[in-house]
Amino acid sequence: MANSKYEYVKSFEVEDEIVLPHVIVVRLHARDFLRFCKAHELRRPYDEEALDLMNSCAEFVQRKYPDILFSYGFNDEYSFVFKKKTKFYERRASKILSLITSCFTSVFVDKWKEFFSGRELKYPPSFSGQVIVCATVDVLQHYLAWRQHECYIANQYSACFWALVSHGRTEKEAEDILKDTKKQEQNEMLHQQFNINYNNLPKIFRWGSCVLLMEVEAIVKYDNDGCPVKRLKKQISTVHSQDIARRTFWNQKPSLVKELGSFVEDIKRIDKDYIKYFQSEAKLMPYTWAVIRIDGCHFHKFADVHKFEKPNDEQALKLMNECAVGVLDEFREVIFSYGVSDEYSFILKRSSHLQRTNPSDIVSSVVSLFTSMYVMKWKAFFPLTDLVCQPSFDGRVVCYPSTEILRDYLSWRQVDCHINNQYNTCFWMLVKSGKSRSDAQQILKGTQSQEKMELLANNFGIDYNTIGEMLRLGSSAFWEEENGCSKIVVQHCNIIDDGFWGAHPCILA
Ligand code: DGT
Ligand code: MG
Ligand code: MG
Repeated sequence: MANSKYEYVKSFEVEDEIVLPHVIVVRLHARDFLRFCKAHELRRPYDEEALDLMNSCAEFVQRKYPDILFSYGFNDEYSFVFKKKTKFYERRASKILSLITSCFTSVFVDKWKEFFSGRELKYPPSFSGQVIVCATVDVLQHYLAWRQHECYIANQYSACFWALVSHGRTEKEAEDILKDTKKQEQNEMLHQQFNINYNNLPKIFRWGSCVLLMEVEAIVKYDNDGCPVKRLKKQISTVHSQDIARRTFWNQKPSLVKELGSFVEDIKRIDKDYIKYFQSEAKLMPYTWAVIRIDGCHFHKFADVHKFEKPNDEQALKLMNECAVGVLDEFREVIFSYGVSDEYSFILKRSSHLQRTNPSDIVSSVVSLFTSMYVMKWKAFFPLTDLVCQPSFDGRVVCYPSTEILRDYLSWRQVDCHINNQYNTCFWMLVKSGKSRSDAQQILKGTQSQEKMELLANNFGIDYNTIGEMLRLGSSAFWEEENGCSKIVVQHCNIIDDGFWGAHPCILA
């Protein structure tokens, strides 16, 4: 399809390929899990259903993306370890991060009712994440040791904290009592004051969970006497081990050793520099316009499976708009957003404090919240269609140095909307009139905008300019003052010309 004069804005997209021989790990965790636990009355210090749901989501993600060899999770977090030579999404960090976070969120919302029947989700849960790049298997080993150590520390603390609270202390008092206490003291407190032996609490809570491909005995058939015939089968399973970063665990898993290497020796102490490295993150360029663009993953298939109308399904577009409104409502520093087809761009205020947090956090949080809302709101827009597969989105963040270039970015997206919509309208009119898809393609090859307008008018009596604005112009969601109060509006307007920006001088102020 034709290129527009705005395409140059693509050159601001930074290359974020993680080169070999680095191992890619994606870690995600729930955003504001405390609020989520309270709103959904999850049991403390641990809720087995919630942990099972997390494990079930991790198994799903791992089954869907076989390049993930191993995952480890506890509480509200999960880490996914890719095989060393993965080509997944051309090893592009933000794509991998956003897609895994989105997929996990989608499954979490979709499976919620399986684990919590009768308990509605009160609001869309979301996750944020980061990519950890491990240069050697030793770094990976340290990472896993660190996360499992955190699991132990966090959960022992949590066991004490909730024991104190359930015995009448306020949360603040419990916090003060536990301040600066050591592992041993916490153990004694549990034992002596509350008669709890920490070591008897469930392994899923104390050690966390690993998901990996295991050889398990499975019944393949029954013989003539009705006895089960068992064979070893490879299957993605969840296990609980105390020693995920030790040789005794790791080196006995052939698939891990083959793809990632073996552990040479056990870690005696987790190196502080490694932890600092795992926690380090880049920042966005200050005083630039940061745009987070998300895009549906394989939406041509998703649209087919869910029988979206061609070329445009109004309900699908309205669902996208509704999710964008939710993003604006939650992230108040998003000042404008523009969506078309399966994509949405969110613009952050230039001096936003979100810009000072890390880019991974912003991209993964926005993608996750958007996905979560898409799944939760699906039935409101498609009451007669079940979700047969979970939608996911990928995302990236790009910084544009001037308002002029930002406007060119938005123009690029709106021109794209126009070009695609005009083409698709012609294409599907031709197909609906009996032409084969390849004939329709042939007819449209090399045609200019004017010729397409004429084709529609002469062959089908359609004046392109009367087609719905949402389809021709895409959707803009932004905050607007109305009678003294601010509210989020969705409009379908020309954002290329100066008119819109002149009428809304505050947006890009
Ligand atoms: P990707 O983004 O590389 O994972 O692949 P896709 O398949 O998501 O491709 P993309 O994002 O370039 O194009 C969006 C696809 O989504 C396009 O093939 C048509 C489909 N789609 C989006 N909105 C609608 C709609 O309203 N109706 C129908 N029938 N299809 C739609
Ligand atoms: Mg797409
Ligand atoms: Mg797209």
